[in-house]
Amino acid sequence: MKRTFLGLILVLVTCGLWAEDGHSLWLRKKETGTVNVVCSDKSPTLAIAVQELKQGWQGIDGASITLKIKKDKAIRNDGFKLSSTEIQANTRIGILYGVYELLRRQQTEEAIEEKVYNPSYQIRALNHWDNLDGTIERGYAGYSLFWGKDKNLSVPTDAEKQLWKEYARTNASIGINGAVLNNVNASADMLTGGILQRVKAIADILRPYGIKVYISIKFSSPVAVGGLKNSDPLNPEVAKWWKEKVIEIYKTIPDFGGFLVKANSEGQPGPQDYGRTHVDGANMLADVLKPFGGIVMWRAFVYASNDKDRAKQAYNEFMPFDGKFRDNVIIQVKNGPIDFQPREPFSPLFGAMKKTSVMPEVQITQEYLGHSIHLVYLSTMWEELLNSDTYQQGKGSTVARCTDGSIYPQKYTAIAGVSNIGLDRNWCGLDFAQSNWYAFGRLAWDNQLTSEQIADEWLKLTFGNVASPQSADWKQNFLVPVKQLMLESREAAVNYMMPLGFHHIFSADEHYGPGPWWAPKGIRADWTPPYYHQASANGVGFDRARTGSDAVEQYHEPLASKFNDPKTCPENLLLWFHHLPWDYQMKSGRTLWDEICYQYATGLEQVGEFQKTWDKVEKYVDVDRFIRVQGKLRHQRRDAQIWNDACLLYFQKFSKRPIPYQLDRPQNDLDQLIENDRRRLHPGK
Ligand code: BDP
Repeated sequence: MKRTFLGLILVLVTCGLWAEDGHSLWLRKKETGTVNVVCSDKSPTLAIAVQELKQGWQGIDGASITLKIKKDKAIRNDGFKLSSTEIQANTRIGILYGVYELLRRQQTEEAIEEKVYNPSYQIRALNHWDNLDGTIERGYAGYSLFWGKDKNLSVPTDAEKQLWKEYARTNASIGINGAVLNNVNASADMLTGGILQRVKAIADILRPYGIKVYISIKFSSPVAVGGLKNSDPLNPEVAKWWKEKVIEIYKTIPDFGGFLVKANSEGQPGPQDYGRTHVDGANMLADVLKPFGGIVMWRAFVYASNDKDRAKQAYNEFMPFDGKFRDNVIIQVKNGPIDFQPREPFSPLFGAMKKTSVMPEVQITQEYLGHSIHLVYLSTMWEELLNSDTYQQGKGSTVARCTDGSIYPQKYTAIAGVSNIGLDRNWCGLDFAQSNWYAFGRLAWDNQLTSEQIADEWLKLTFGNVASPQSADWKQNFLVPVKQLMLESREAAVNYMMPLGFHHIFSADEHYGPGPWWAPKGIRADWTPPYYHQASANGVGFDRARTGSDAVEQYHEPLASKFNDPKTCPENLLLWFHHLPWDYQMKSGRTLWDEICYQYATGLEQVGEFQKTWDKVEKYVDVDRFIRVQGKLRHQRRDAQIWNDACLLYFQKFSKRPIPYQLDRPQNDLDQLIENDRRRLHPGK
């Protein structure tokens, strides 16, 4: 009976009649065979492992598989050894990861050979920028899963608990084992009783799936909720307050992970308010967490308004402290020196801090890459980061190797991704944005995976035909072109938004549309695009060479010299490092101005091609997802046109050159675009 019903669903899905709302992500229901699972451990985690095998088995019908917890030197941390008949691990969660790997391999038709799988990073965490009122900073997929305004936060509903369970399962399926539950711009209320009860309720549900909870704290909490006179980290009263708070937390949540801290950044309080340093602040917290095994993830995202080059500041502020942090402090460094831009060079702190644990932070939510409207697969961007060579310990000192323990003996290794999920039915707002959540988990587990492989897996799991998985026809006509689209998508976005090293030329604080002109009076310069593009009649770009801000010096040779010379600087970072005349000769033989025009045109054309590719695969996709993605692509194409027109017409005012005659003419008028933008930002004025 059960089989018949499932069969009916499968027929409907095959015929495209059963619309998929995207809620099951890469864990869609499928028809299974039976499997006999041998397992003596009765823990909740292993119960999940057994259940997952039974409900997802795609191997030989009636086969047997043994789950075995047994130490093996080749297996590290929560790694596992997988074969087609046995999963072995040092830990229970290792077994569960092995189960997910096995099921993924069955479903994607990858070979299952005996092999050990070890994680690249010990801590693989999502950072939720969720506020206690349920809104999400830079969230484009609805409200928070965890918090809400009119909720009794200390008593979660069954529906909430169910959702948290699905969240936990999804994360475990890709190896994510940490969740920071609230915004880095933290509320001090996070540390109050009712809220901690909710953190406990969440932790209880996440625990069997191997996920620890962490919270972001506000550095001034001792004053704000503790009633103390100050929050000076060297004040013994303050340290005592934190100590008692931490004891209370661990009484409630014995396996609590620790704190994430944004201090003295963008107006957030921090130790510098009392003339103390990042080291004073981080170490004080580390000391109180240490007895419980907790850690401090202290962010290096800092910049003051008066500095001449924002890109240099994190390095300048943190390098003098190398070696001074406790071993349970990890410095959390954004991928680039500025701020999650479509393309940045890697942050020079990677590899440079040699005696300090450092972890990369990437942004899964597409704050600067088209929100949940543009189809942008971010894995290629993270792959570029992880494989960037810092040269700090000779050739091959990639960011991956400098942060995963291969080169420096960090006590803890970790990676964080700013989450893109919310209460939207499909979790991420845009179906393809799910691939970014997936890719983050997969790369955090194995930082050597390629974006191609990850896209391949994700497409098979997410769009694979449930009834007849992966027919040759499906592979050739759906998988190949759509994978290609994904792999090109980030470069396309760079092309139509900020090619050749342009950065931060968004309008206002929304970080969505173009605004190279945007510079309202009274606002700090480093929050306005002209600070970053420096366009004038003489040329364009930020001079970070030795003749300019000398940011190149923060990179290890041979990179410093390579970036310093426009002839050797990679062209995709040219205007990041150099201010060049409009007629500067590019490698293509074109002038800089012409090349800029061509790059924007290429981006626009790429999105046009994405639309055609998608329309062509209609018969392979269920109606719902097909239409949703089609609509988003249309929107993306329209907004790419606006990027193209706004940037070309604006920069043309300085270059005073024609847009190459081979290229399509802008469709919008610059004054109108600026006026539309102004009206949108100030409705009614
Ligand atoms: C910026 C975001 C801001 C965040 C900040 C951060 O615009 O909302 O608070 O990063 O990472 O890019 O702290």
